[in-house]
Amino acid sequence: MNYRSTSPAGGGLNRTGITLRAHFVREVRVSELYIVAAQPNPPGRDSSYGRTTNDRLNEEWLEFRALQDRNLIGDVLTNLTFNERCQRTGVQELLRFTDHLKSGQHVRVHTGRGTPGWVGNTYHMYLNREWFVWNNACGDRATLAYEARVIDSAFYRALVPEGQLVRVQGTDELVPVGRQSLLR
Ligand SMILES: [Ca+2]
Repeated sequence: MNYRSTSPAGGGLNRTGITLRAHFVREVRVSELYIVAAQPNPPGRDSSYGRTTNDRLNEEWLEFRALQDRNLIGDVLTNLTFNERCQRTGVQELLRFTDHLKSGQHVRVHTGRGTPGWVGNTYHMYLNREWFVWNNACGDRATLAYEARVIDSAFYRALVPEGQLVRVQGTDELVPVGRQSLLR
């Protein structure tokens, strides 16, 4: 259960007025950045007696791809926050980027601590969190935005199964691997 997100004081993009519904599939137009995959619920037990490990936290991640060259300075990654009844309580800023991507390169954002760096075509980044951020019980929505403009946004449904999710083409939904072709 990952609903205990560690929100920093303030809570990110609330003030900008961005509002995003969590659970309605939408048609999307492809923009400069595209969320391709996520693993909000790593395989296996996430925690034991309220403790987890940094390796475990880093098995939780979200990945996006640059569809054209893009300076990411000023771009932010956000997700949603919920209370224990899965009512939305806000939007939290997870990461503010400072890098530049070339078309076709990927960024994988891990939840735990680590040293940023390239592995092949993917730049690995770290939120340096002490707890999971992507919600298992309620579902969640990842948004990449620049100031008030949404660059891309993708959600997954409540009670997300373990393992990797991939984007359903033409929509804003992330679904378990192997199911994306059944939904279109
Ligand atoms: Ca798990």
